Amino acid sequence: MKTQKIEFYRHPAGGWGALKSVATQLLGHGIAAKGAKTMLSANQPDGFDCPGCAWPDRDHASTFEFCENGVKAVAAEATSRRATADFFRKHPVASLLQESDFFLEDQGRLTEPLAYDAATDTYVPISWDDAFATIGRHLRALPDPDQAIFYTSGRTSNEAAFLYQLFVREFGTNNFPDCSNMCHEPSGTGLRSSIGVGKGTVTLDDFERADAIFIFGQNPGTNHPRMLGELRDAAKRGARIVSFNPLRERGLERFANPQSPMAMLGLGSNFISTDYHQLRIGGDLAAIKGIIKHVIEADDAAVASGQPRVLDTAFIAEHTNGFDAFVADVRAESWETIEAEAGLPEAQLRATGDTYIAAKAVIACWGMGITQHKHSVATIQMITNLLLLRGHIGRPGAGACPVRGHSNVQGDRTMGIYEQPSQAFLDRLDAVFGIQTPRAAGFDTIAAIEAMRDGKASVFIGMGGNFASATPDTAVTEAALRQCALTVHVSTKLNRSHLVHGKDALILPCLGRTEIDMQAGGAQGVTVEDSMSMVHLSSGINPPASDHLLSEPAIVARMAKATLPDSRIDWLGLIEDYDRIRVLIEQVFDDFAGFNDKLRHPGGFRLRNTASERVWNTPTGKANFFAQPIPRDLPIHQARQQTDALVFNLATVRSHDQYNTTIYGMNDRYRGVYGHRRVVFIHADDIRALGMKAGDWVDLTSIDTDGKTRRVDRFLLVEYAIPRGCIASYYPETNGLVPLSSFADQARTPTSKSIPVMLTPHHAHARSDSTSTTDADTLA
Ligand SMILES: Nc1nc2c(c(=O)[nH]1)N[C@H]1C(S)=C(S)[C@@H](COP(=O)(O)OP(=O)(O)OC[C@H]3O[C@@H](n4cnc5c(=O)[nH]c(N)nc54)[C@H](O)[C@@H]3O)O[C@H]1N2
Ligand SMILES: Nc1nc2c(c(=O)[nH]1)N[C@H]1C(S)=C(S)[C@@H](COP(=O)(O)OP(=O)(O)OC[C@H]3O[C@@H](n4cnc5c(=O)[nH]c(N)nc54)[C@H](O)[C@@H]3O)O[C@H]1N2
Ligand SMILES: [Mo]
Repeated sequence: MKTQKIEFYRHPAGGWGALKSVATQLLGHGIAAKGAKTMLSANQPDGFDCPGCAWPDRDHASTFEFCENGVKAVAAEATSRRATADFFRKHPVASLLQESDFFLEDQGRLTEPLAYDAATDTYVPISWDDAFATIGRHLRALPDPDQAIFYTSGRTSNEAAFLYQLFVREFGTNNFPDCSNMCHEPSGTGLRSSIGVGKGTVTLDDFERADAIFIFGQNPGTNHPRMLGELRDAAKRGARIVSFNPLRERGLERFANPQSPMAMLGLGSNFISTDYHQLRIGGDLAAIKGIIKHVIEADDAAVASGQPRVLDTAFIAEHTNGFDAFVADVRAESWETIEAEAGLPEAQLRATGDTYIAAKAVIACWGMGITQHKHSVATIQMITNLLLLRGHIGRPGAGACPVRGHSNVQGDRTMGIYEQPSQAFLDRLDAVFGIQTPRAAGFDTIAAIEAMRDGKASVFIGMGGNFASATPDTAVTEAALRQCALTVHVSTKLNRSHLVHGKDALILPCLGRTEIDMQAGGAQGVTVEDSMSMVHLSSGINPPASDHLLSEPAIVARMAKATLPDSRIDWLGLIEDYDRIRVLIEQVFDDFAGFNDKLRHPGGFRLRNTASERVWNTPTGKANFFAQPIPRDLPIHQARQQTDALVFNLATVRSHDQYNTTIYGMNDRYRGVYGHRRVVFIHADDIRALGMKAGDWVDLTSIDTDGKTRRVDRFLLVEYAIPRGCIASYYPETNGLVPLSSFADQARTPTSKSIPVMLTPHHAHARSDSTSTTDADTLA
């Protein structure tokens, strides 16, 4: 049994802890020898793109950038462990359902296509031909193509994603729920409305020139460790790093670069954040509005005293719309409301307003702490308002930086994985391919679950990911998936979604990024787009985990061939040489003109970003200011009105040892948690107010307006630096608490960061949460 303890982490993020963890990862996966070579190929021009996260690399050609969690992601894929047919024969689905997510992941790489056999309740081998024939038969039998759902997770390459959307649209539906729906969808929606492009506007060079970097709701020490290098360099130059996070996150405080001998001797750990605002969960909009109020008042004072203006009035006049109404709304806002909802004092926000005013170039970064709320789109518009006040978009060192998650989630959207495609894009597909694409919008993630639940969709195909665990309302989602006639998962590893299956079910094992993709035309590379719109090549270097694996593009092409026998697209020919797929991509997207040639440049190329050129593709032709009230009727407010009991606002977050639903280990080093996953981070005074003590076990019940009870059981109270009334716990164990009906306005992202809950002493009642088996508190 591994150690279980809660112990404050005193060291900087990175440093020896990171190195030790990496060594353990490599040895643990039995790849110590080939491991070094594999790691050195990550993010190199002739190597593969790290499947860890979407943070870009300097020129994509710099010396090996050390990243502990990138190593974990690579090691997880390059592991020598195998989940073979023999394993599945010995483990019926019913017994696998009792195992933890850690156990499932730990079985290693899938080795051959499998089909569910109801007689034995096991997955048994099936030939690829039969697997594709099964898919074709089910899809063709549907009375309406809209009864099929095609999910995408964000590791899928541009080439695979392009073929996938083409196949599905030729088949006849826009049902493309994707992980983005649960992730940065509000960033796309908010930025498009404000500045006319749904992506970030900055590049890494801007990080070298910024003098203030604001970070909202993001934990880079764990989720984007390579970002810490940029932040450290910026901090060293004297840039102000201003963090907004309810939790004290070590990576935002101090960082020692594992590559620096000085730092490793303890001499050079760097302080990252110059200002750290521990605001209330969901309080960002209020906090930013307070900062803006201060900036406007400072501008008033400048005007009154004949000083130079604080606002960039020339930029506002030439480039923006809606300024007057926006300013009037800010002026009318009371500090009382701002302080109450942000949970921060006026003076603190005014001081940060001064930091903002003093900076010549400001970057605003954000992550899931911003997007997974009911009011996320409004909050992102408020972040953009802040940037626009002093013209911090479209000039060096400044801009918007939503930090994307999966390594190609941005590219998948660029390729058309989107349930609401534009008519112009569909026209183009029709013209290039001579097909008739469907015009109605498709299902997003929530609509897809509802459709399966209500019997309106009966085939689910997942291109990567772990739909059953990543989505909200676990019990509802699982029941919905079980109603399907067919569920198909294209995967590298076993996960819970394979076990929550339809009447027929297939697991199709695919190559990972690290592996050589050999086709008739030789070894193939694929392309990905990072969080800063850089597109570059990724080529695997390891032999495939098994001889029976197919690449994702090959799987898509053969699904298409089996489903659309009359298609005029040469599906199988495209697979021989991926250059042919890229030629089609450039015919559909003007930004990809000369795609294959451009890729020959090490580091690839950047896609055009109109906002960064101050060209505004909005209906007004300008960047838009949006007046936004501070919301006071959110689910948390409503819940607190419903009951006199203590109601907490729960944010579900990632531990240091997980990749989304993939659990690598049981520790969360920087937060001082070892050997546990079922924990609740909570303020000491709140523990007392509950009449409990740290180390007690509690059950969490969410308070929802739909009258249903959602509960997850047996979580350990961990005292933590977090505001009162706010708590945090890990995803996916807590997903069952999020009602399907609770999502972001306009963007429909589940509200995974603001769930009203009550805490009660743990009772050993029958568990109601269907994820309860994922909770093994210790490793066997
Ligand atoms: N190692 C590793 N890397 C990853 C992932 C992984 O699971 N593991 N996942 C990838 C993916 S898909 C994504 S989207 C990203 C996710 O990366 P992050 O956006 O960092 O994701 P979270 O862990 O959900 O953490 C969000 C942070 O927001 C804070 N927070 C919670 N509520 C609020 C709030 O109301 N306001 C503010 N200001 N802060 C809040 C939390 O305390 C936490 O520090 O990382 C990617 N990279
Ligand atoms: N409560 C709560 N819920 C959340 C979140 C949260 O913060 N809180 N975060 C949300 C976010 S930001 C996201 S992005 C989603 C993530 O949702 P998903 O993207 O659906 O989930 P992952 O856990 O990233 O998927 C892991 C699986 O992908 C497969 N896989 C790995 N590599 C490859 C590959 O190269 N090819 C293929 N085909 N398969 C591969 C493996 O089988 C692995 O089990 O979850 C969302 N859900
Ligand atoms: Mo994500």
